[in-house]
This record gives sequence, structure tokens and C-alpha cells, in this order.
Amino acid sequence: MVLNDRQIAQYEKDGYVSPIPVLSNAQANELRARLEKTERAQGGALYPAQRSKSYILFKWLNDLVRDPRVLDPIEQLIGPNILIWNTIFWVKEARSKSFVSWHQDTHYWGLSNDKVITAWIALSAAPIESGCMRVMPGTHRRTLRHEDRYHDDNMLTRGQEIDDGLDENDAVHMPLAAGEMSIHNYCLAHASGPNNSSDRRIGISLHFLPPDTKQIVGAWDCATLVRGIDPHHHFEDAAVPSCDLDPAVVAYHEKASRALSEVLYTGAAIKDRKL
Ligand SMILES: O=C(O)CCC(=O)C(=O)O
Repeated sequence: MVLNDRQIAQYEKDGYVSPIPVLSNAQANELRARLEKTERAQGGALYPAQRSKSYILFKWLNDLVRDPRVLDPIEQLIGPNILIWNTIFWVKEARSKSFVSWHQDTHYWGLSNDKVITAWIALSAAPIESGCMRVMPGTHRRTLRHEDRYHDDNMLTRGQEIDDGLDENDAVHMPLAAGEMSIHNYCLAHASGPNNSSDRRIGISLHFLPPDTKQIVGAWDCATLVRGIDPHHHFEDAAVPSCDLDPAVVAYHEKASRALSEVLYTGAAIKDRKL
């Protein structure tokens, strides 16, 4: 067992657990190098659509979402049957203003289940000065009002931001070393500030579902069973890449990423595709 009773109780009460060691520093560096090789080959960055549903596109990430070091603590929190639904790259360049406003993902992902869980894995060091993840303990038990603010430096699709009297003094930072992971319930309010460090801050969020979850906003969606069984089949089985940017899955990934983008922008006044 990876998580002890205190950590499990903290997840239930506060909505998060951090840090959890997952990869060695060398393994995190190796995955970072794989990502940066793709970025270089494309002129310096991922394309916006490649940021999401990326486990369909990158073999190394499809392996990571099945890694027992990642899944064991997830199983302790949501049970033995686990689907990977989405993964998102969160790259903040060194000394960049990129930030993520306070938000609860539950309002935007079209999912029926409040057990949906996010694992955030650091591929670079993510100390406080780099704009690490922050959370508001206990807010996973409240529905908070959001507004779309469309800020250029906001990494979220529509600049969604909680406008419901949150007190910044209640926030907790979740700094991570490269290779460590934080976990939070997707109903929990979270955010992150600009990167004031001299290195890139590179993270990947992995979004896992119990199989009784449904997509209730989008007409079509996909996911991959990574542990246990799926008696429900609410999601199409996602394509699996046999190498990074496998030509056999590129069109499928584009379909999945576009379908997700449509869900994320449902009801938005402006659809400026960031994901
Ligand atoms: O990487 C960040 O700073 C924010 C990530 C995030 O919002 C998420 O994983 O849900």
C-alpha cells in the first residue's frame, strides 16, 4: 500500500494528497527529454490539440498511465477498476507569466461522477517559485460560482475563474520534485501562479475515472481501461499508440481531442482553442 491511513483520510477530508514519489529523477528527465524532442521537431512547442488526450498520441505516456506506481495510490482512492480518460501537458516556460486561475474541473468536463481524480506528475522540478499547483482544502464538497475571463496568460480554455469569495490565505502549495506526483479530486478548487524560476515547469495531469462514470455533455468520448474490469462500457476504447506520434493513431487522437475541446467550450462565448 502506497498511501497510509492518514493520507487516505486527508484525501477524503481535504480533497488532495501530495507529494507521492513515482519516478526517479533520472526517469523523469528521460520522459522530459522525450517530450522536448517532439517539441524541437515541431519548431519548439506542442500544438494545442496535442496537449490533451495525449496518452493516445505518445507511447511513453500510454505506458506511464498504466504504471503501477501511479495506479496503486489511485486504486486506494477510487477502487480497483480504473479508466484513463484524459491527460494534459502543462508547460510553463522559464520566467513566464503563464498561470492557471482558481477553478473546479467538475463544471467543465461533462462527467457524471464526483470520484474523478487527477494525478499531476512533475517532469521538471516544480517548486513554489515555478508556479506549482495550489489547492483550497475542503472545497471539493462545495459547488463554487465561476466566470469566464479569457486572460491571454491563463492556460485554461476560457479563463474560467471562481468568483465566490475564496480566501487566498486558505490555499496550500503542492511543490514537487521531478518524478513526484500530487493527487486531487476534480471537484477541488486549484490554481497555479507564474513561473519565476529559470527552468521550465513541466507537468502532466492524468485524469482517471471509475467505469460507472458517463460523459453527459459530449455526444462521443473515449477512454482506456488501465486496471481491473469495465462492466459498463460508457466510453469507446481509445486507440493505443505503438510509438510516439504513431501515424495509425493521429486521426483518432485529433477526433478525441476535438470532442474534448467541444465539451470544454460548451456554453463559452469565445472558442479560442487552447486544448
Ligand atoms: O499545471 C497547472 O498549473 C494546473 C493544472 C490543472 O489545472 C489540473 O491539472 O487540473
